[in-house]
Amino acid sequence: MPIALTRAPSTSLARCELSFRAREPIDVALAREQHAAYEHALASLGATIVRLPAADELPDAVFVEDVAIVLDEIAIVTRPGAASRRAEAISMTHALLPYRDVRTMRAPATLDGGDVMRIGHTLYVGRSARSNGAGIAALREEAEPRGYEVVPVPLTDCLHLKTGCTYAGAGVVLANPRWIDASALRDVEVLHVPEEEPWGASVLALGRALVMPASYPRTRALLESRGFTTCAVDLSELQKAEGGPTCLSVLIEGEASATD
Ligand code: CIR
Repeated sequence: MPIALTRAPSTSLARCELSFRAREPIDVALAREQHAAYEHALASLGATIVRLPAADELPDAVFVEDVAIVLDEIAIVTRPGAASRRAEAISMTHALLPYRDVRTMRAPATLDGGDVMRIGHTLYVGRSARSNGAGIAALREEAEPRGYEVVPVPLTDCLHLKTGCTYAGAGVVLANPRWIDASALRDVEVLHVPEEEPWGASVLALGRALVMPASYPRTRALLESRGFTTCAVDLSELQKAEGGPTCLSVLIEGEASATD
């Protein structure tokens, strides 16, 4: 089972980047409780949690997914699209070194890990405001020689590709078709989220279950009706910062924990 890299919410979380949601007060203490419950859910599904050091001066540092792409062979530390997030890369590089050879993206490339959805050896990459052509090219340069195909996906009105679609497993992509051009996805069934829950398409497949926000009961019922097991966690404070279940961890497959 995988290692899950995480980082506790920063004291400065309320100063997070926001693109599509209006700023609301964030209860950081509650965010930390919810984050701990999320870690607990991942651990109960078999992941070994490895926490990165706190980074209280970096508001969005809890959203570790955006700073790394972990492949079977290497890890790529990204250059996040938001300038305020670039310093997150330093501690991520140190955290990944025990597990993978680490490559680092350089300017002018920008890419957020939230824009990369892996299905087998296909890496779908969102062309978002955060991930530019040079970032996608840099990913391609590292990934294609190792047998991965990089497929750009147009998106609109959402932050990242995985805001609008995620791979649930068993050949099913859960998607909001109003945000994602799902015609770019190949050889999968696209399951649409209920219209009332446009943000519901972001779920994290781990072991036997899909970790998802408790705030999307219709999406949850849809997934359960399709035979998926779900594990709902309350992420209200992190959702106010435009975070979801995928962005709170970096999964490193095929690693035994130091205590195994
Ligand atoms: C940001 O705008 O960068 C953060 N406030 C939210 C990042 C969420 N990341 C993700 O969904 N992969």
